[in-house]
Amino acid sequence: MEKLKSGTLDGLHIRILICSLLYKDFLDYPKASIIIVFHNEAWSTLLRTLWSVINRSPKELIEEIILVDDASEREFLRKPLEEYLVKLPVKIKLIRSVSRIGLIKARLKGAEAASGEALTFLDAHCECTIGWLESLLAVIHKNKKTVACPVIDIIHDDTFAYIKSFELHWGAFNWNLQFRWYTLSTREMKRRKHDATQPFPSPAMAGGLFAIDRNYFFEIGSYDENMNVWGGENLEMSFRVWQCGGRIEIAPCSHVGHIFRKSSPYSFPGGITKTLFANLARVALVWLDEWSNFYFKYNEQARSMKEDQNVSSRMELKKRLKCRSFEWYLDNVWPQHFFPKDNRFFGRIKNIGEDRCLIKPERKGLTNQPMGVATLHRCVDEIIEEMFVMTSDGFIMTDDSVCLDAPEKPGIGPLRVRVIACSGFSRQKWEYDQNTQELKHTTNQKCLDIPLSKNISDGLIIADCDGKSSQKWDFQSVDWK
Ligand code: UD2
Ligand code: MN
Repeated sequence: MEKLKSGTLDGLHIRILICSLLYKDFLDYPKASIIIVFHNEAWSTLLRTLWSVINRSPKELIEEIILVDDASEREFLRKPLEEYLVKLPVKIKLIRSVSRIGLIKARLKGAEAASGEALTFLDAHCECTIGWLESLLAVIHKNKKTVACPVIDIIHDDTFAYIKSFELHWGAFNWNLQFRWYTLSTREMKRRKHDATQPFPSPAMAGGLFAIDRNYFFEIGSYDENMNVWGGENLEMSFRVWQCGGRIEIAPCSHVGHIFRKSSPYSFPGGITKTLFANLARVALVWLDEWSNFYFKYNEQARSMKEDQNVSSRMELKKRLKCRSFEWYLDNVWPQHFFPKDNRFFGRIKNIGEDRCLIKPERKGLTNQPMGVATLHRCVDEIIEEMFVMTSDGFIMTDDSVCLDAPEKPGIGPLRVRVIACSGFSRQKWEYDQNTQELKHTTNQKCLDIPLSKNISDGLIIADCDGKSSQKWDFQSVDWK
């Protein structure tokens, strides 16, 4: 491999070569029905998706491509599309929905029409790369109860250029049940150093791009048919699969590009509350147990949709499949999570001297996670930005997986405290002493403090402990159940 690195091959080609060893037995893998649902998709992006599937998948592994048109209005998606499809060198089924049914029901239509042993779902604006399909099917071939997801690269929304994204992320979600990519746990990072081609578990899936054994898809409850138009189905499937005995994995050898659009090219009939938030209310009611109260407490739109939901058939499914609790999921699938729990503090952290509360930074960093210097603001009642969790092993974290972080070694000037992506490293470990009310940085036993300047934008520091009131902190628990 050393020789290759110094030769003319770039990173992409090296990956393709190394990965090809992983799925050399691909002829034994299940054949896939590739299901693509669309509503008013652009011609160029739809064709880019189709041609990349055709050109970059072994033909032995494609049973068929199933296109489900969710009542598009664009003229070129009618006859012109039909005429084009018959010329393609692959078996294609085109299903038309007469009314707009949304992507969840459209995918169900596709799945019902599929005859492949595996189902592979794609959005209609993707580009598959070499090895994408083999790497996904390899996961299913090994364990039928696994949902296999690719690494999702970025197709630029303006230039349509293909941009490779990070491989060191896994999928999860924040307190608002928005899907998010977070940095892999340190344990997974270490494992990757030995073999970066191995699929790794992920707490949640992005939703659009995945492969699943067809029988397993139906056994595990396909989708919630009462979800409308867009959103929430990815978390619903993530919780269901993990809690009911399956797994979600990301296969790093499978890369698929996707256009992340700045705004949606279509309308949400009934508005975002009746679609996305109704769907999320269903997710919470069925899968979150006590944590659904936490979600509804802070999410007004979902709360407003809660009473209208009849989830009895999904609750029956959950019972029939003997699914585990959300607590089990948090403890076992996502131990690094930042949700409240009985064995950790949840609430406000208030400075006694200044009568001000710690707040999550507003600014977003590169990974879309909040980041900035740790600052205080005038305490307000029960706003979510003031809520922090302190775990039993000393991490002070808040929504979107950000942690209170301080330097471990002395430097020039004050030791600034920041709120940045949780890393699991000791520089993010703290100890709270209920008697002295000091919050100490574990490594060097310095105390969280307000700098002498008291200039809020300077943020907090750690300093030698001296018992001043600026170093005293009140941990005020808030009820979340
Ligand atoms: C993400 C997922 C998407 C889906 C969604 C949540 C990725 C890359 N994308 O948002 O697959 O899980 O989260 O629901 O993981 N469509 C219809 N009918 C509709 C609306 C959409 O057929 O009423 C089609 C649409 O043309 C597209 C697919 O469904 O092919 C996904 O929609 P999107 O691309 O707008 O969703 P995206 O990528 O923002
Ligand atoms: Mn999409």
